[in-house]
Amino acid sequence: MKKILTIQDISCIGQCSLTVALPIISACGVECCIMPTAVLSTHTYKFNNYTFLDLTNEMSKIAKHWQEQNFSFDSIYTGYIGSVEQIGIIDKMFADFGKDAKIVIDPVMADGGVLYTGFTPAFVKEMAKLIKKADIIVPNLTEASFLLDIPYVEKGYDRRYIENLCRSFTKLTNADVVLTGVSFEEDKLGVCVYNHAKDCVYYYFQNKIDIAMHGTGDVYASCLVGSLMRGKSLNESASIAVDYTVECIKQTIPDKSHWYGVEFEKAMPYLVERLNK
Ligand code: PXL
Repeated sequence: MKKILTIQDISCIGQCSLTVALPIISACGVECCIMPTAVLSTHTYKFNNYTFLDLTNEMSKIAKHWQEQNFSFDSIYTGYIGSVEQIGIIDKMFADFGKDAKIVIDPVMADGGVLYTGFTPAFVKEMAKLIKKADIIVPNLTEASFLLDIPYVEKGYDRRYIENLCRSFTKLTNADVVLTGVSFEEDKLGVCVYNHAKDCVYYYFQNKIDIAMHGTGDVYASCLVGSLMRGKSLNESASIAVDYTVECIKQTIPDKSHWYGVEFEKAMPYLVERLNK
C-alpha cells in the first residue's frame, strides 16, 4: 500500500485541510500520515474569533523522531501552511523524507483575486521558491497569478492565456501544473493540466454549479493525490477529482443550513466505486 504524508492544519470544525485529506486519501485505499501545522477551532473563512495554535516547534520535533525511525513516503502533499518559517521546515522535510516521493504542493493562500486572512507578500515569495521542489502544483487562478506576480484575470481569457500562464511556471519549477477554476464558457468549469516534460495540456470540464462552497480546493487536491497514489495517471486523477468535487457540491446543495464546507462524506461511495473501475 502506498503511503502519503500530508502537511496542513487541523481546522477542528470546517470540512477542510486535514479533516478532509485524511478520510479522502483513506477512501482511495492509500495510507495517510499527517504533519499538522496548526490547530484552529474552525477554518478562517467567515468564522470570527477562531483559536489558532501554531505547531511550528512541534513540527521540527516530529520530523526529528521520524528521521530516527528512517521513515519515507511515496508522496508528500502540502496544503494550508501557517507561516513563512514553516515553509523552511517543509523544504527540509522534502529532502529528509521525500527522496523518491512525488511532491505535490497545493499553494493554499488565495481565491477570488485576494489573499486569505493572515497571508502576506513575503509568504507568496517563499511559496514561489518552495514550488521549485514540487513534481506537481495545484494552484487556482488567483494563486497562480500571485505566484507568477501577474494581474489576476477573473474571466474573458482564452486558451492561449491559460496555456501561457501554465508555461510561465517553467521559470519557477519543473513541476506539472494542475490549474483549477478554469472556465471558457459560462456554464462550464474545470481544470487545465500542463505536462511540463511534454509541454502539452489536457483540459477537463464539468457543468458549472454556480454556488461557491468552502473547502472544495482541499477536496480536489486530496482526491487528486489519492487517485495518483492509487495508480491512476495525472490526467485521469485530475478528471476523477473534478467529478468527485462536483458530486460533493451536488450532495451539499439540499442541506441549505450547511454553509461552512461541503458534505464530501455523502459522495464517498461514488469515489470508491469510481476508483475501482
Ligand atoms: O481550505 C483551505 C483552508 C485550510 N485551512 C484553514 C483555512 C483555509 C481556507 O480558508 O482557513 C485554516
